Amino acid sequence: MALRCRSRTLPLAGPVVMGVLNVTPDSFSDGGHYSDPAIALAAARRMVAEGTAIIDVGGESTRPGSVPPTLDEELRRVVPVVRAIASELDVTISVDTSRPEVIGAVLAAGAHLINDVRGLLLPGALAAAAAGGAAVCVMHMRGEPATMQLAPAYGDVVAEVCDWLAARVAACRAAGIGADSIVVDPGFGFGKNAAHHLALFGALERFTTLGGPLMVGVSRKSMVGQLTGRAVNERLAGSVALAALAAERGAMILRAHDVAATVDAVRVGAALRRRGETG
Ligand code: 9MG
Repeated sequence: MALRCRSRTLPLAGPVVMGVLNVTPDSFSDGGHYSDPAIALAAARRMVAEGTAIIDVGGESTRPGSVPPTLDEELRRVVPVVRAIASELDVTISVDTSRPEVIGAVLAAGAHLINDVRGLLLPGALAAAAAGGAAVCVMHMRGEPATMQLAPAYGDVVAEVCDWLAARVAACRAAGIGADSIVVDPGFGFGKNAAHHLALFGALERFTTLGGPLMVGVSRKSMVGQLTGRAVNERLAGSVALAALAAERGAMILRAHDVAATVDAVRVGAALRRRGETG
């Protein structure tokens, strides 16, 4: 399996890590110290040396309770960082954004993949990604970051998330995005409670049948806190344990803050999956 990302082909013979590079002043767990492009580039170099296959640059904090930056602010945060990484590093560049204007600008600056927590639902987002030939990750979110964790409710969370992702894959295909350029993600932490997280994690194999590689992002998230009782800065062990399990259950892209540890965890999960497949 491979993911076609504009000029690049990302081999997915086994699962890979997507390193998180938040360039926000209030980011979820890294304090936003990557808002200077030179510092962000140094962090990107480190992640590549540690084995990341993708770097995910994000200019909008999507942690629970957050509100989006202005368009100008988001552009100011992400475009120089994407340009700097593209000019120096041989790595697939993803940008975590929902806005069509940002999609166009980061593709012009050298990004390859658009990772949208809103599933490319903003008017013009799908068309902008398709026009630029980008690979896309469509992630499921119920609600908006400002309010999504207040009282998330589902009848059957697995079926609802699965059906929603299948519909978004169909919309991507109808917009002209190739089947080999679409990634799906059930969106851990985005409008889900502890029971929803467990149900989705238990059903990861179902999400591998939607036609695109499965991405999972649990690094440092509330799910790890719910399972371990740990504060956000104490969630490394829980995060890598879940990454290994997700890889063993068929996830092909693991989004993570701690690249080196997650690369090892994913190798463990992938080896166990291969062993299970061959008996
Ligand atoms: C931007 N972002 C934060 N968490 C994420 C997750 O779990 N998946 C994806 N695709 N993006 C995420």
